[in-house]
Amino acid sequence: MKEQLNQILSQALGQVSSVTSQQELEAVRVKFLGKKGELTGILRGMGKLSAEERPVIGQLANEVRAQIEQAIEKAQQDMAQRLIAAKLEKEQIDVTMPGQKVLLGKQHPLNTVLHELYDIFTGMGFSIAEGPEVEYDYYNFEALNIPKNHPARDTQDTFYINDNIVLRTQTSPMQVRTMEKQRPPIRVIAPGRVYRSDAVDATHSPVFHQIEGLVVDKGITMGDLKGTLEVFAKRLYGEDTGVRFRPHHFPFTEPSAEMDVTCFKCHGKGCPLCKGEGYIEILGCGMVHPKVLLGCDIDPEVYSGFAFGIGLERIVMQRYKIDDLRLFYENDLRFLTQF
Ligand code: 2NM
Repeated sequence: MKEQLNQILSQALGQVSSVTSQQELEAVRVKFLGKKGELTGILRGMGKLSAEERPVIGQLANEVRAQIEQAIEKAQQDMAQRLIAAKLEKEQIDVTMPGQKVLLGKQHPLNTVLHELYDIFTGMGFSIAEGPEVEYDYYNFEALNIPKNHPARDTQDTFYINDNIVLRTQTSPMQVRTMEKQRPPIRVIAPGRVYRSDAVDATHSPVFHQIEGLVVDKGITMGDLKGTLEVFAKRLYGEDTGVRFRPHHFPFTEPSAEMDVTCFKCHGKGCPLCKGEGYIEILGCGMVHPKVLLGCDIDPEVYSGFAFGIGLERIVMQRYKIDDLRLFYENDLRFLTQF
């Protein structure tokens, strides 16, 4: 029995020393010390021993058990130590390395100026109305006094989805939707993307941005139009900015005009930037045509209104001296990081 115990001990120590995982170690523990383990088997057989042998073997068995337990305990600790060491080695970081640079985006110049326009117009009591870019022919043309056969409806100029649906060519359809839903007084701007079937070059794009404004109330006159737009021009370009209005034609306004501002460079004297004019065109405007009001169930005998349309790209190009509008849409960081 002594020999058996010594054999168990040397076997157990040998196997403990060669395990490579916690699971293997546990299997060894069960094999030798478990309820059905080899050492337990020996202890069970002790009943058959003589009274002299029993304490000797019992003591030896306890020593063997203690040694095996110790060996297992130590193997466990070594293994944990090795795991931590390996983890530390793998996760080593050099705290003296420079940090990773966080690339911050910048606001697109179109957005910067758009938000300036929002501030100016909301400051004058306008609210902002956004609406669909895919629009009914009715709202884009018919309701704006642009009848069938009008050149603006040519497929050369307009993207048609089908006979009744187009990509909006201006944001005025949103003004019409506002007039249908809301009773005067109305003070609203309609910003957003618009679409024209144009070939791309330095000053044309099939997609660009407009901000249109609309005021409808009792007693609105051309004086309100001129005053409002002059204040707008001074807020945008500086208090020393002058404006002039030239007669023009739009189907949805009567009378209609274009507004020029004094040249930002020569302040009205005439220079290469304004081509000797002293003025630069910035928007179209006019008194809302009675037919447009009527179509929205607003009585033109009681109410009148003015409207205007600003092309965002052109204003931003003038502001930052950008000579090619394609730069706005190419997402070239060399361009975008300049603002
Ligand atoms: C412009 C120029 C002049 C305009 C007209 C309307 C509406 F819906 F009231 F008839 N909205 N926008 C308008 C007037 C737009 O853009 C150059």
